[in-house]
Amino acid sequence: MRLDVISIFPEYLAPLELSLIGKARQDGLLRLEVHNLRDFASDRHRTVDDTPYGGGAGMVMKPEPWALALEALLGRGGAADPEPGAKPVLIVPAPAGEVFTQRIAEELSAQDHLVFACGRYEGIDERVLDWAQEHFTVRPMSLGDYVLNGGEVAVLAMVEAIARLLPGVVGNPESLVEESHQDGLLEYPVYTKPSSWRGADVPETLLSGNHAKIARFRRDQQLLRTAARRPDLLRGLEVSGLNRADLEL
Ligand code: 6GU
Repeated sequence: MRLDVISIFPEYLAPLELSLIGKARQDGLLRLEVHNLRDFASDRHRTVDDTPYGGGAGMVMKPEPWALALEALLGRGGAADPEPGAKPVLIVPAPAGEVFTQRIAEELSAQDHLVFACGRYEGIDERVLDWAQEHFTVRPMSLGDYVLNGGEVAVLAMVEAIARLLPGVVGNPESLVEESHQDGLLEYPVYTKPSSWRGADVPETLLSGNHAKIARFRRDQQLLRTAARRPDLLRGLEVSGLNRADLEL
């Protein structure tokens, strides 16, 4: 997979050189490049923003540098033989986007080429997104209902969520299967040694060696936790994914 990030603060993306993602880049499992939007500005001051038409607070990112930066990436797709007509996906982080979920991370991890366009200030001139639709599948994406200063931190989160799903990035692929959101529920609580710590004991079932009982205990914990913390997730559960014991809880 090829990933390109365009930002006026390329240094913000430095953590992508660390840990599992950094290792995956070194191992050639993914190609990630960060580009400075200012390199595509045309004036001496490398201006990328201007005042909003219609008035209002803040500044808006000018269209020309964005178009040049995005055009420079076209024709440099991720796959050796990109499917004819397969457009790269342009992800535009913004609080006004669709909420990024594990499902979307999975979907995006199957793509050959992702481009992340980090907006700052009040955002990017809307015409850039309209124009880009001819060359990209454009996906405005939000991490949730709060406001960040720019897209960079959101890109760190999205790239990590997507890249760890690529084959070979996470050492033990089984660890991908049993985690929060994989089955629509939150993860069960985990414990390690010592079995008694400051007067708190590990739940007895987990020490029993009875695998059926342990599986049932964990599933109950998932359901209880999800009901307490994220009741919204329960509504989205497929009934076919539930069993009789789940319903007796
Ligand atoms: Cl993706 N961008 C910005 N600027 N703020 C956000 C966000 C994204 N997601 C939540 N807040």
